[in-house]
Amino acid sequence: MASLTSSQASILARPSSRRCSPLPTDRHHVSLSPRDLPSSFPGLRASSSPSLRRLRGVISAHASAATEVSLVDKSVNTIRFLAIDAVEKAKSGHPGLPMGCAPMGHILFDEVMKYNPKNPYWFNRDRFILSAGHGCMLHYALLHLAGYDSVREQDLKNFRQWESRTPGHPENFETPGVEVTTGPLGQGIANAVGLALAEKHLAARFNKPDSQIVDHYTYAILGDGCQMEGIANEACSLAGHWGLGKLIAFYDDNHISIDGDTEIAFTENVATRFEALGWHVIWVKNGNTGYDDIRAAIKEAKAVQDKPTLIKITTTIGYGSPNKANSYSVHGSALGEKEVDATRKNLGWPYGPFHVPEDVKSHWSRHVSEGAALETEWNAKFADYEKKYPQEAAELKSIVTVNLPTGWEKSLPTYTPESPADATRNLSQQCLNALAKVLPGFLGGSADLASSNMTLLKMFGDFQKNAPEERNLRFGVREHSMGAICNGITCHSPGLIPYCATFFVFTDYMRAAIRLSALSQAGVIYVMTHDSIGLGEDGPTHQPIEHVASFRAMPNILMLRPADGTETAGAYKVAVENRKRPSILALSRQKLPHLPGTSVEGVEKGGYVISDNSTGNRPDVILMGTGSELEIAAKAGEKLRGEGRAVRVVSLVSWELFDEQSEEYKESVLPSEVSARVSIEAGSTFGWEKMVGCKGKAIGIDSFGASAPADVLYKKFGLTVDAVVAAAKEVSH
Ligand SMILES: Cc1ncc(C[n+]2csc(CCOP(=O)(O)OP(=O)(O)O)c2C)c(N)n1
Repeated sequence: MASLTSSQASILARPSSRRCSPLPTDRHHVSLSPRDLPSSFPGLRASSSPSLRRLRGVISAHASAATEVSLVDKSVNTIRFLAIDAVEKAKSGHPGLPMGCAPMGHILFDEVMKYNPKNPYWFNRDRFILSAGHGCMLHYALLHLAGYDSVREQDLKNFRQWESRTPGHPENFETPGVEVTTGPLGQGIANAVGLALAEKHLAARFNKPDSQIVDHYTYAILGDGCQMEGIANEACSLAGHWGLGKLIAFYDDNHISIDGDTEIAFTENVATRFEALGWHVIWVKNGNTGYDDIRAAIKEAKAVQDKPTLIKITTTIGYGSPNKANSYSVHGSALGEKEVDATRKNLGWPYGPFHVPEDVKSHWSRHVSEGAALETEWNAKFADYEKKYPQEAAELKSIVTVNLPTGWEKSLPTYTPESPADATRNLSQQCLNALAKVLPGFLGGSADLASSNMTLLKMFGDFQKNAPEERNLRFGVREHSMGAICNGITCHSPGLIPYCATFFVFTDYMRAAIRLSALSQAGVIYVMTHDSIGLGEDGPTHQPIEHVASFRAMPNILMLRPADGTETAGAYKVAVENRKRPSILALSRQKLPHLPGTSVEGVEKGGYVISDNSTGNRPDVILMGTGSELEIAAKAGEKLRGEGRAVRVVSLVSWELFDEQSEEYKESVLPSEVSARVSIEAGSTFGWEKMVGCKGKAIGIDSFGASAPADVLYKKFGLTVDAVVAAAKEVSH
C-alpha cells in the first residue's frame, strides 16, 4: 500500500461530522457534513455503506490498486487525466468535478446511454446534460472517447481557446454532442426537465402498441451549486409533478463549492427535499470507486417509471490529487505541474499528457459501430411505422426535421381597420390557436397567468402526468424554470416550438433563461403581455419600463412590439420562422384599434411606413412608434397633415429586423436627410437616439410608472397625441 501524504492523513484523521465549519483557511481543513450520514427517511436508499471516512480516503486505497487496474479504472482515469491535462494546458478551467465524476461519466457513456457518435442529432438518442457546466472537460473527454468528431485530440488541446470546439462551458452551438448550453448553474437541470418533458409528450403522441418510436432517457449531472439555485427547485418540482420517469439526475454530492465546504451555506437535506418533490431518490455513497453501486442505481432508476430519479452520489472533488482533493482549490484552477505529477503517481498513471491507452481506445471504439447500428435499427423501425401510420409519421417527421407544413402561415388570422378594437394579448390568442392547428410541434403555456396572458390552446387539454399528449403546459408560478424548460424543449427537436407566457415585467425573473435562449439559438416564443403602463391599476411593480430597451440590447433575440391584429399575426409569422433565435412578443392588456397601413410584410422588415403624405422621400417630419403607441403616432400624423405638414408615420415593431434590412430600404423608411423625427413608446427612451438622431425627440417614460387607470397614466406621463404634435413642431421648427 502506498504511504499516505500528510494531507491524506489529515483527511483521514478528521472527525466524520461537524455541525458547522468556518471558512477554510487551509485548503486541507475541510469537514464532512451531517448530510453524509445515512438518512432515515424511507424513500432514500443507500446502495452501499462503506464508511465515509473510507470514501474520503479512497485516494490512498485507490493508489494501492494502481498497479493492477481494471479496464474500467483505466478508462475512468483516462477521463480524469484528459480533464487534468486540458485544464493544465489552458491554465484555466475546473479539473475537480471531472476527476470526481469520471466514474459516473464512464458508466453512462460507455455502458448505459444510446447514442450515435457520428450523428449527434439522431432523434432517439439519450440526452445528457452537464448542468454543472464548469466541469465541461468531463463531457468533452467522454465525447472524445466515444468517437464524436467534434472533440478530437486537438480539440482537447485547444480547450478554452479562440474558436475551439471545447469552450469554457458547454455550448450546444459550438460542439455537436452537447445538447444545451450550461454554465449559469441550475439552468441545465431545468433544460433537462424540458428535454424529458419533450420525450414524454412525443412518446404519448406517437408511440403505438406495436412501436415505441420515441423512447429515450434524459440524464443530467448537477452539483451542489445547481442544487442551491432556486431555478433547479422550480424545475424539479415540475418534473416531480409531471412524473417524468425517464429523467435521471446525478447529484454530485461532493460538499465543495467555490467558497469552500458547502456547510457554510447549504445544510438542507437535498434527498428529503427531492422526495417531497415527488422524485425517487437513491444514494450512492461511494461515487469514486463504487462502480457496481452506480450501475445498480441506474438500473433501479430505470425501473421507476412514474417518477424522475435523483441519484445522490457522494464523490470527492479532485479525486486522486494528493494535496488538493476534497478542497475548493481543485474546483476552479489548474492543479499545477507539481500536483499533476503527484496525481499521476498517486493514481498510478504512467502516461504523458492527453494519452489515451490503446486498450481504452479500443474498448471505446465500438461505440461508433454500435451507435450506427442503433440508428439504422431505429430508421428501419421508423420506415415500418411510416407505412402503418403515415399521418403520425408525417407529423413526427415535421417535428424531427422542422420542415413546417406547407402554407402554415396562411392559418394566421387576418384583420382590417374595420375589425373591432382588441388587446393584442387577445389577438395573440387567436394566433396561438390558429398555429396549434397546423404546427405539430407547437405547445406551451403560462406561469399561472393563462387567463391574463390569453395563452390557452382551446382544442387541447393540459399536459399532465397522466395526459402527456396534451399541449397546454401549466408551469405554475415558476417563470425562471419556465424559460429554461422551454429551452430544453426546443433543443430536443428542431420542430418543437414552445411558447411561454407571463407579464412582461416578470421577464426579470426569467432573464437568465431568456439570455440562454438567445445564446444557444433556441427559438422559444416569449408571449409577454401587460407590456406597459397601459396595464393601469396594478401599478409600477407590474409596469415594465426598461424592458423593451433591455431586450433590444440583448444579442440574437427578436424584440417585437406589435400594434394591432395584423402586426400580431406578423410577429407570430416571424417568431415561428426564427427557429434559431428566440422572440419576445410584447402585447397589450388594453384594447387597440386595427390601424390602416399595418402589414405582415412590414413586420417582417421590422420597420416600415404605415402612412405618408410626403413626396420624394422628404417628409417634414417622421413620427415613429411601436405597439400601443403607434396609434398615437398615427393620430398625431393626421393632425399635423390637417395643418398642412408632410408627415410620415413609421412602425418600428422590431429594431433587430429593421437593422438587418438593406441600407437602401432603411433609407427609404428613415431618410438620413430628414432629421426632424419624433418617437413615442410607453417605456424607457434609452436607445431611441439611434432612431431619432441628435435633433429628434423621444417621448417615453424614464421613471417608474404608477397605479391609476391607463388613460390617466397616459395623460400624466405625457404620452398623448398633443405631446407628439408639439414635439414634431419643435423638431421641425
Ligand atoms: C448562476 C451562477 N452563479 C454562480 C456561478 C459561478 N460558479 C461556478 S461553479 C460555482 C460553484 C459550484 O459548486 P458545485 O456545483 O458544487 O461544483 P463543484 O465545486 O463540485 O465543481 C459557482 C458559484 C455560476 N456559474 N452560475
